[in-house]
Amino acid sequence: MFEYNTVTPDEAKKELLDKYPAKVARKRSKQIVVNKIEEGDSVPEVQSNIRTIPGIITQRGCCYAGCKGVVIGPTRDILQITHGPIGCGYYSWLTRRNQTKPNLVEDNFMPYSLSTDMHDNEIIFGGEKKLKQAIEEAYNIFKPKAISIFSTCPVGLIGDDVHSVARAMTQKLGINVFGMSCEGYKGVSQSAGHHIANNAVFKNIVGTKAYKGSGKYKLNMLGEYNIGGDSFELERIFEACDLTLICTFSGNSTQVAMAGSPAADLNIVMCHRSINYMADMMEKKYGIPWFKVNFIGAESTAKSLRKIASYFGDQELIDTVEKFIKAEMEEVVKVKKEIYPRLQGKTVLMYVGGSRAHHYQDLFKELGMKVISAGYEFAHRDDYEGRKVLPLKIDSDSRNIEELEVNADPEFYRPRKTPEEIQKLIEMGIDMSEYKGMMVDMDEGSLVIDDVNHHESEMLLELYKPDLFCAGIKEKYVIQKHGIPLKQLHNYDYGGPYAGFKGAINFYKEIDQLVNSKVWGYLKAPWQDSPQLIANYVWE
Ligand code: CFM
Repeated sequence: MFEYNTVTPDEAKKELLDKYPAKVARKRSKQIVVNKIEEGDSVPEVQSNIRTIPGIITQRGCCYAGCKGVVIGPTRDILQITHGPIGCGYYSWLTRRNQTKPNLVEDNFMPYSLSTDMHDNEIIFGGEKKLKQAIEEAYNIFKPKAISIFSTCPVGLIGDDVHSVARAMTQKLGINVFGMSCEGYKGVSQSAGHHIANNAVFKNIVGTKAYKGSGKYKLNMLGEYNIGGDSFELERIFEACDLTLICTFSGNSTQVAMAGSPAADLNIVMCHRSINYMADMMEKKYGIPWFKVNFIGAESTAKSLRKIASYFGDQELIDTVEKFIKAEMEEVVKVKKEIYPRLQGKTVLMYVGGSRAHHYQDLFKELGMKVISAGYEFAHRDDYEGRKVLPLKIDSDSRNIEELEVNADPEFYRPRKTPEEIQKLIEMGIDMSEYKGMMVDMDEGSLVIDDVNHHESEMLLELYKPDLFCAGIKEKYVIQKHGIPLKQLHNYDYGGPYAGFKGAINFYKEIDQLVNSKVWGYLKAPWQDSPQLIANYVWE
């Protein structure tokens, strides 16, 4: 078919839609958009956060996954109980590579998977009794300070009230027990689960204990989950820069740290999609300003550190940060110089959850690689087009998710900066409470695809013949059978960290090995040897 450069983005879009029935094509055509940047950074609308058309093989996950696995999962001292059939608990057991490093006296429940193991009996007669028993049993064994309960699909269908069970058990055990109605079917993807988890953590944990530490420049990092050790690298950087990280939501985190997080004077946001609710709510209730950062890519890390230093505004901090960046960049530049010529001009397609498809573009730019097309699985319009499109219309799905009403706390609200100071920061180019989205950072004519599916992924290979495809395990082997390397950007193919300076170096080296390996040229798919596959049924 087409070679890259001979296919225009409009032709590519047409090819992608070609095989669909008219109604499906109409729907998908609003989610496949040719990027165009106009005045005031305005970009075309990308229809997103809508239901996947039944029958299409999507790469999305469920609401339970977003709530349990993504946002609360990485917090090691909350005992997490899945209320549901055993499969949900089992398949969410240590499958996301969120690492943690407890000290000797802290609780760490992350190696465990606890489930109420619902059977027919509970589905028919109700599961609340079994849930109570499970909480009590778990409490007697582990003596945790907090227990969270996650609802799976059947819980909502039969109407178990996990919240009243949680209240009763809080009273009985004298610890913090809270439940979440994060049934898998709620919302259209895991994104709904992020919102539910944000609400639960905000209501039940944040601000429940005073912060006991000290530090001149105190901040929280929101939306960083320590996949492959990313948070460890960032913790190293903050420490070297004299920045006090009170809490990360929620990589390498504890509920104790979350409780004390209102003591921070700044919230920095990595993954906007999964945690923007928390940033907004903490700003309203406690007066903590937030801005977006990106620690993926050495240049982006330096830029984000400079942003933090200018926010606090102390010359001493600014100098420390500059000195640190200079020292770290030496090795970065050395490695990049060697690798750059081998990767320059290579092409990438990238489809990841709700923020990495944006963040990793910076790393590829540093290597001189070109992102032809990118998209998210479950992001909303603001992640594509920027927060200027907010507020979005409430639809039949977002209506299912509670929107907390948050006001300034009469006791603990404390503005960190005056409106004039905030204005000054904005004039300096620090975009306070803002995210400009992925599309302004992409080339015009690149193809932005929401909720890409299996059929389209394979079509894209034929159309663009990219040097690298970035996605996850669901795509990996299908793509590699075409002789094109796939880098997993969810779990990092068991590698990492890729954040910060050391992470960038790791990434440069791994991408070099992957893209320039000769092995891909030797691969032959079965259909290349014999274009017509012949099979028999076993009874024949
Ligand atoms: Fe945020 Fe994430 Fe992502 Fe996400 Fe995820 Fe993930 Fe992801 Mo997989 S919180 S949106 S729900 S950055 S698990 S660490 S890699 S899809 S792009």
